[in-house]
Amino acid sequence: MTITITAFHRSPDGGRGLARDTRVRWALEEVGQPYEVRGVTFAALKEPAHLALNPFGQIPTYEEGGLVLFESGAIVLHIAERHTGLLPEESDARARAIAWMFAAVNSVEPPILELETAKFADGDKPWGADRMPLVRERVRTRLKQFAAHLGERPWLDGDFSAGDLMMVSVLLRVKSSGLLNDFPNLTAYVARAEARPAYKRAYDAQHAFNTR
Ligand code: GTB
Repeated sequence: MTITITAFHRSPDGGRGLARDTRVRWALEEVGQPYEVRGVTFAALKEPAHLALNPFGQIPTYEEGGLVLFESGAIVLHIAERHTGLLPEESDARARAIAWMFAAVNSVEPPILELETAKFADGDKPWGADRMPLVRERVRTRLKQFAAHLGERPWLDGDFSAGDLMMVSVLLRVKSSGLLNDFPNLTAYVARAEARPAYKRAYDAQHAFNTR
């Protein structure tokens, strides 16, 4: 069955891979599933046809036969559950990998999103400059906690899993802020993931799509 995902018709990041379709492309590449991409303009995101796929009018969405999904974490989990390669077979290890996926989107991504909002949406407000150090500190706290846990292991829990895929996808959003530089093990973790052939294929595909 054909898999179709949605992505920005043209991402504001110009193809740097920061929009959330990249993590879905990456998961599909890891498990070797071909997919098609439908670009959606910002205006079309809020029109009925797209709202029928995602009530919040956002990308990415995922269509496969009659199945429609939104939320990048749920989409990656679905891909990981349907195909081998992204979740361990053993049930406890599988549960831990899924817990890391939730940790990525629920515990690490929120302060990173707050930093992006502080920078891009609120940066010109009178209180924008005062707020920035506080928000950066919140991100740093999470990174410090995560770095302490990861230590020198290559991946979170044995082999590379959907937990790593989601965590690295989130950490990539903070790379340009310089905050990762204080944590050499996190920098190495992200670089290890970026070196995966599946990540490279996903990155290249979204880059080509956004610079076509
Ligand atoms: N929780 C949802 C998920 O995980 O799927 C969040 C989805 C989401 O935020 N989608 C964004 C979107 O559709 C794109 S990824 N925004 C349009 C809208 O809300 O109207 C966020 C994003 C956008 C742009 C960049 N960038 O250019 O650097 C990076 C990340």
